[in-house]
Parts: sequence; C-alpha cells; structure tokens
Amino acid sequence: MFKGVLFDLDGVITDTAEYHYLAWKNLADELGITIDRAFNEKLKGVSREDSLRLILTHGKRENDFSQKEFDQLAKRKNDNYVEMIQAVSPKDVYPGILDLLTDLKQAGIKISLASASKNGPFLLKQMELTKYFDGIADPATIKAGKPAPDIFILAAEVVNLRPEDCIGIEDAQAGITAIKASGALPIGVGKAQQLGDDIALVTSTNALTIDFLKKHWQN
Ligand code: B16
Ligand code: MG
Repeated sequence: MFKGVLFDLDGVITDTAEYHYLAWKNLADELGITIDRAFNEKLKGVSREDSLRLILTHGKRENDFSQKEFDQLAKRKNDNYVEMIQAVSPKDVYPGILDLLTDLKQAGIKISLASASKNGPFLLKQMELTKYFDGIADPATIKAGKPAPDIFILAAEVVNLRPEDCIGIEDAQAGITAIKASGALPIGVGKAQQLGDDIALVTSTNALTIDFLKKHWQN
C-alpha cells in the first residue's frame, strides 16, 4: 500500500488558476503584453519567477528589465493575487477533496503538500484544511521548480517517506513530469490531451476516492 499522498494545490484542491490568470493579465496589460487563457495553460504549476520570464519572453521584453525591476514586477503580481485570494474560503475546496483527506487521515496515510505556490500555507488556512496536512514542502527552499522533481521529493521527505511509497496528484503537465521524475505514482486531474494517456486520470476531483487510489496503486 502507498504510505503517503503528495498533493498539488492549485487545480487539485481548489481553483486559484483564474486568480493567477487575472493577476498576470493585469501586469501584462500594464507592460503592453497580450496574454489569454490559452497562454495561461503554460503557467500552471510553474513558479512565479518562471511564469514572469515566460510572459516577458512572450512579449519580447525579456531584456528590458534589471533584476531589481524583475523582482518588483513579480511582487506587484503577487500583491494583486494575494488581495484576490483573501476571499477564498472552505466553500472553494473542490468536490470530494475533504472526504479524501478525511479518509486518508483515518487510514493513517500521510498527507503532504507539493505546491509551487509560496501562498500555499495561506490558502490551506483560508480553506480550513491545515489540520489535515502532516507536511508542507516549502517551494522557497528547492533548487528547481516543476517539471523538476524537487518539490515532490521534498514533500515526501517532510513526512519521512520515500517518493516511491507515495501517490502524487497534479493538474498540470509540468507537475505530472515532476511526479514521474520523483519516483512517486502520478494521478492526473484533467484530460489526456494535456496530461498524457500513460497515467491514471480523473476529469473531476469527485472521482479521487481512497478506493480509486488503492485500485490504481495495485495496478
Ligand atoms: P505563487 P501549484 C502553482 O501552484 C500555480 O499553478 C502557478 O500558476 C503559480 O505560478 C505557482 O503556484 C506559484 O505561485 O506565486 O503563489 O508562489 O499548482 O503548484 O499548487
Ligand atoms: Mg496545479
């Protein structure tokens, strides 16, 4: 049996992708760069700094800013985003997630957060989910973000497990690649077009039951 589940946050536990998109769009507009929802797909699971780099490159403005200015732009986006997520509450937890967390806890399976977001702990608090988590991997301490495996390896480590004994749940392509590279078993929330047809997929978090996880582990 698996001993731990490593959860991505945005897109798995709740939908903050729209807020990220709106905050990036506000910043991009100010810089005269056009981004749309299709472009935003590329930013899912990608760190704040890497997202800004992708946006600047997309607008051919990657050489226009000093490091200090770059940091200020990233901060401006985050301040705007943090303002938006003050409204996040337990109502925003995706369907089935609370039941899954409850069942995992009862079964003695460790629960760990593997989110690229530095706002992860705040979001868990807003959704009243902090008490379910045995560990949180701090994205500020890792060398490379998703698709590198670091955050999933750390998420297993903080609950004293090897990734090989864990299931990782992700909604982003970069995240699935990261889970595979870490040695954990991936489950994707989304479609094969984005996440590939070689892993277990659910189209709704409602399907993420402990029985589904067990069945998938046995296969
Ligand atoms: P922050 P996840 C990721 O969260 C988001 O999907 C991505 O859009 C965001 O840029 C990244 O966190 C960093 O977030 O700016 O709050 O530190 O999907 O890995 O839970
Ligand atoms: Mg995600």
